[in-house]
Amino acid sequence: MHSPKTFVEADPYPWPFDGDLRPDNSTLLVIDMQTDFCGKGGYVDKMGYDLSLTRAPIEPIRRLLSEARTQGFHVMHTREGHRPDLSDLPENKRWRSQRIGAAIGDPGPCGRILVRGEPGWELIPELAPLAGEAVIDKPGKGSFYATDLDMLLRRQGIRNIILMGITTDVCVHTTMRDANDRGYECLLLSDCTGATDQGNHLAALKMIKMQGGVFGAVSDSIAFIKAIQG
Ligand code: C5J
Repeated sequence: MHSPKTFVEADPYPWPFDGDLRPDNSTLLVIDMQTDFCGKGGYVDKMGYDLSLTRAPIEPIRRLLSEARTQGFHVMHTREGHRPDLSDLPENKRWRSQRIGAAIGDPGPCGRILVRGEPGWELIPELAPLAGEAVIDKPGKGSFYATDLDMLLRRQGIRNIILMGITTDVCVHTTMRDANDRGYECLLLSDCTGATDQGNHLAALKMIKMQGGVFGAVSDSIAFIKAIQG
């Protein structure tokens, strides 16, 4: 007997491509919802960007997680950050951050910028992981590079990835592109993501929808919740 198909209303195609959306083969991946990216005194704030843009997804993500957890979906989280001795921080990444006045590794209002264990590096309390949810520590923008994310997904039989978090055009996009190349079926929820520049956010959404869904599809939290509630 075939299990019933479930599709999320999405652009440019109803997602996932084959309607095989189940809690056990799908994970919500919450990317870098850390104080450094959306909190006062963090890395993004120090660079002078508008925090309201990277804080906008907090409430939609919170609502979505609540519903998806009730239904038994996998939930995973990522954090960008570096070892306290900065031995995993490429010289050019450090140099660029110094240039813009928010040097990675230097002390700031939330502790050393983007350093593991510091207050600014922590996930924000509103979106704290629950016991048993995987937290992936990554030194780069993508969530697969130098992490065990791929191994965890494959070991748990996860085929669908629902992406959310910040920032749309950097860590979320890098992760989505890489996941897509690895054969995962990806959906980005537009209201559950945000960028330091609204134009970049919109452009990042548009890029996904080219070529029939070159990296997957785009939807929003309302449509996703509607689909999983049946
Ligand atoms: C950035 C991220 N933008 N989480 N990191 O440096 O998108």
